[in-house]
Amino acid sequence: MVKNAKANKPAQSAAKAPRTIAKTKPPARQRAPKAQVASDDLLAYYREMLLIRRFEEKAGQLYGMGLIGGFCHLYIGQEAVVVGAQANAQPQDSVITSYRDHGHMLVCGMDPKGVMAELTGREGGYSRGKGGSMHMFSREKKFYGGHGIVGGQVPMGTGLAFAHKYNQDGGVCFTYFGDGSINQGQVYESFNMAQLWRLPVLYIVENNKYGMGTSVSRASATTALYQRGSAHGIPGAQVDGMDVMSVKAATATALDHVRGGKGPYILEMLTYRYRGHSMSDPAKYRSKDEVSKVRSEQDPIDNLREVILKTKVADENALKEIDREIKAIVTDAAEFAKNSPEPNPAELYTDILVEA
Ligand SMILES: Cc1ncc(C[n+]2csc(CCOP(=O)(O)OP(=O)(O)O)c2C)c(N)n1
Ligand SMILES: [Mg+2]
Repeated sequence: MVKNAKANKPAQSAAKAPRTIAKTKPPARQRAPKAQVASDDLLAYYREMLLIRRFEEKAGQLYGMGLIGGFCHLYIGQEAVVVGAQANAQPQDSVITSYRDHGHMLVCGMDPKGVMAELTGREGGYSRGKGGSMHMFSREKKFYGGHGIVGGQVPMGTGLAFAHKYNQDGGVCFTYFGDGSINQGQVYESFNMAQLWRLPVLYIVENNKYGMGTSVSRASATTALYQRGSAHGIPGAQVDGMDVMSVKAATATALDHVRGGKGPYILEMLTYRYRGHSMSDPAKYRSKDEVSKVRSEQDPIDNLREVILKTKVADENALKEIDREIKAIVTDAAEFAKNSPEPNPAELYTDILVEA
């Protein structure tokens, strides 16, 4: 369900919300229909969200053990966004996102072993160990990264959408970005071109309340981010990004617009990251209480689990079996990542531009 901007303030930021939001009249905001989701789909979402959660927990452990170096940004807490949105994806669609990208890769169908081995910098990784957490791609799965430059993927996603239109392949580019990029000029240049040329791009703003240690309300003059396309006539909606079924339904509505040739659409997913910005974040900009309140009241996996049990889609034992399966997949991925060899030094000279 897409809630209105006033009612949908997540618990952790309600008190901080500037008055200007309430006064701002939302433009052409669209309501998603109440989610009707098949039982099998609910279990599939549960499985995918759990895979991301367990994968990220394992990545955190391997980082702590010194097996993963460099940057590593975990997606824990935000799982419902990518799972609910990609539930509407078709094989011809493409995906591009920021450096907080492990969940997106897994949902796109990339092999957990290859993703984990890239994190550990090994030959079996998607970039043969040279890219690490922020630089992984799979043309086969139409996953175009993994980008460390904040907002850099927005013009690239718009370009991918241009290619979909030019090639008439029927695809939409799912372009994910954080609240931290929303005030950048390149984002608005992209919005303008996308609307001008009616490009098939779905902009998904993952508003997890912070860009590193800066809260949205400290960085943005207006915080209803789904309205940011209004100057260009791009419709938007604000969605409870902690509820996979709301995300699924709102994305379906947005895609009706985009696939119908009407141009881009902006979805602002209200979500939350439980871990620090990256593994080296002391998290002094928010209280432990704030995090534990969201965890206990809004956790996307716990909430879906409750729905599944309440509606008798599956019982405790069936869910335990899924938990076991996921744990085994992640353990195998970690073993693969630890045992895959270091890249051959000759790799230093492949896939790079050399000036003549
Ligand atoms: C152009 C640019 N400026 C600054 C940085 C440093 N930086 C890395 S992540 C980040 C915060 C981005 O926050 P957000 O877009 O909300 O994404 P989140 O980390 O919350 O997923 C910043 C400022 C960068 N990588 N690129
Ligand atoms: Mg953010």
